[in-house]
Amino acid sequence: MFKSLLFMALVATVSAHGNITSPPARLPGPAMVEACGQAAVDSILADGGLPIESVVNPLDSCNLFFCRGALLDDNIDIVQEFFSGQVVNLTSQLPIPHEGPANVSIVLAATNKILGEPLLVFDSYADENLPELPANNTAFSITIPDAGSGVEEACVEAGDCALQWFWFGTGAQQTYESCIDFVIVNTDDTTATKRRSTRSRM
Ligand SMILES: *[C@@H]1O[C@H](CO)[C@@H](O)[C@H](O)[C@H]1NC(C)=O
Ligand SMILES: *[C@@H]1O[C@H](CO)[C@@H](O)[C@H](O)[C@H]1NC(C)=O
Ligand SMILES: *[C@@H]1O[C@H](CO)[C@@H](O)[C@H](O)[C@H]1NC(C)=O
Ligand SMILES: *[C@@H]1O[C@H](CO)[C@@H](O)[C@H](O)[C@H]1NC(C)=O
Ligand SMILES: [Cu+2]
Repeated sequence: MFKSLLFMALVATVSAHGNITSPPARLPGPAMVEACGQAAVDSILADGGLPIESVVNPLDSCNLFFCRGALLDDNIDIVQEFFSGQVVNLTSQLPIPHEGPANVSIVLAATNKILGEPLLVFDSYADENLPELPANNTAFSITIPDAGSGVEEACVEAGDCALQWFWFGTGAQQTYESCIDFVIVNTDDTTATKRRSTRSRM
């Protein structure tokens, strides 16, 4: 009994590999249960850093290679507002590093294609052979592309685009994804909103 509890605790610890901790990233919910199945969602709830390859029995309607199957409908209240040129700080946790490439990109949901170029690229990320992971593996930033990039036209409504962190552990052959939902707001609108709310407070 004790032995099996200990074993389960070890398995649970050992299986958490990594994900984005800030800004808030997409989590599973009822919409994902419908698309991916309860078993798939349960496996992710049991291990928030589960690699795509280890998700249990995903249904055919589950798109694991975009946001690990997580859906906007379950995350409407954490959609972020960014503006062109904004520097966005991100943090991740990497309880079990596996060396490999990683990137952060704006992905167009309709096509699962990257808008322009990745915003940040690590040729070598989460290298478990280093005495310590570089600080930039768990705290990094990206800059939302400027107006000419098309981001303002492409990422208008929640769900159009996701800021996706993508990491592939080469040796382990494991893929990790976390997605931040966002819309692009015009800085003029932001200023106007601020002005309005300031005025209404007075
Ligand atoms: C990240 O993983 C932790 C557990 O390891 C989990 O509590 C958290 O919900 C996960 N977050 C995301 C965005 O997947
Ligand atoms: C982002 O991180 C940088 C470097 O750590 C810091 O100087 C800056 O204040 C952070 N920005 C925000 C909005 O937290
Ligand atoms: C982002 O990283 C993943 C994992 O290495 C890779 O499959 C994908 O091609 C990369 N995307 C770009 C545009 O480099
Ligand atoms: C992360 O930090 C390491 C060590 O300081 C550096 O060699 C590497 O270029 C940095 N990578 C990125 C993508 O900033
Ligand atoms: Cu692993």
